[in-house]
Amino acid sequence: AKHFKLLVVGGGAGGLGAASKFARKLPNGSVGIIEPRVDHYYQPGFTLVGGGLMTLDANKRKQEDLIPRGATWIQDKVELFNPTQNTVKTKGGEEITYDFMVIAMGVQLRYDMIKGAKEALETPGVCSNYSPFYVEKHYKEAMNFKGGNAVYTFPNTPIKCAGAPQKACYITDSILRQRGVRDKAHMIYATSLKRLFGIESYLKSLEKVAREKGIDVRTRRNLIEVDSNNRMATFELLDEDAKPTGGIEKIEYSLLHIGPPCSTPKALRTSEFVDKNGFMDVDVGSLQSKNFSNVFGVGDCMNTPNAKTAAAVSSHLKTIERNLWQVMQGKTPCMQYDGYASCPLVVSTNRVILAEFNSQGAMETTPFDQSKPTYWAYLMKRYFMPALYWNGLIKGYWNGPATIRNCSRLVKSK
Ligand code: FAD
Ligand code: UQ1
Repeated sequence: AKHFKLLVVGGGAGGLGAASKFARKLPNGSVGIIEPRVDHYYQPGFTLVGGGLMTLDANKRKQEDLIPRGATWIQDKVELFNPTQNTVKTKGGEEITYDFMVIAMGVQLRYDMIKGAKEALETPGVCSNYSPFYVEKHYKEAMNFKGGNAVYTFPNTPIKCAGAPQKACYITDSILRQRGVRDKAHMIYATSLKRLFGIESYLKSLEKVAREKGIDVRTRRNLIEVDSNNRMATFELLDEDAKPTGGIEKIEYSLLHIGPPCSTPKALRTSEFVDKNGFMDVDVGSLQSKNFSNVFGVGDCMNTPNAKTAAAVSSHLKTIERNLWQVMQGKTPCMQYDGYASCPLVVSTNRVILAEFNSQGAMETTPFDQSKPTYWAYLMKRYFMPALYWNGLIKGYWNGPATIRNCSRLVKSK
């Protein structure tokens, strides 16, 4: 059986970042990464691909080219965790043992949780920026749109980059205006949530954006069925606690953009690492598994209350770099994750609200008011963030903007 001092499960944003950091600290061959995929995508770029502002290809790299030097890639997936024995079993039937483990399996897109959605995604009019298979279709649909309802949905589960369904809607509004067909469209944003966004200062700006664009925002609606033969989307109505009221709403669509329900991958969901909602149960500060002290989490698969974003991963990495290292030395972890996340809200083809926050409120990096849509924030999203991801985050060099934020605070006038 293979053995690694540190086994990293998942080679996405968090897994690569964690493996990079520890491959530099530990002797050659100490770090193993289990990741089944051949292609690695920069997912934050999908919003731009769906808006025709970037190609899908520009957001793709070969996974093998991203594996850090000194680390071993096992191209397979974990099927079973056995944490009391410090082993995992892969789909390929291998048993791999470890001293320490980082779980960075992200979330899975669960189109299967919406009746008819998988089939509908293969039919005209239905698309989704979340998947590399259906993201380019979104731009095609926006360019071919002739009239009727354009419907954008947000699921009744946790979802990565919770702003992304809105971004898709706003960019399409811009495209339809540029094409001179906006007056033929009824644009609907149907969300399971009570409001557009959870953070007060950005909520106001987004409500203004939606109002000015004439988007019909419908809250507490969860997409449960797509009937592609009749081009009909069925929603269940939700109450205050996001439970179904029994009420139903049907909306006919010309264009339907699905924000998919998300869950953790099955191997994690059915393991001893998760809470009752199926997310990895970690200490919100140290990011250490509550049940197994030699295991840490990074990224979207955890049950921490932050927004699930690559930006949050940067701060997770900073935290586990310290904490996992301390645990490796037989000490107790002392660093606390600050809850940071960021979601650059693309509100048109050239404006972005650079939202940065934790569950308490805004945590902005620059001395400027980031709740206003600006062109410079768009340039950051389009050109700076991809470079920061490829050269900084997944290489384990980018620890998030906390230091820059502290400098900005010095020059900020109240
Ligand atoms: P991922 O990067 O998704 O990686 C998880 C990896 O685990 C995958 O490669 C998967 O193959 C692997 N895996 C799964 N199951 C197994 C298994 N059983 N065994 C082994 N490996 C497994 N973030 C931002 O910061 N800003 C944005 O603007 C932004 N926009 C987004 C827009 C869209 C449309 C989407 C989809 C995401 C966006 N994000 C954004 C979110 C960002 O992409 C994620 O938060 C980030 O990738 C999380 O990293 P992760 O490592 O937790 O998960
Ligand atoms: C970020 O760190 C990050 O990860 C690399 C993103 O994902 C692509 C982001 O979208 C953002 C906004 C950040 C935060 C960084 C700065 C400089 C504000």
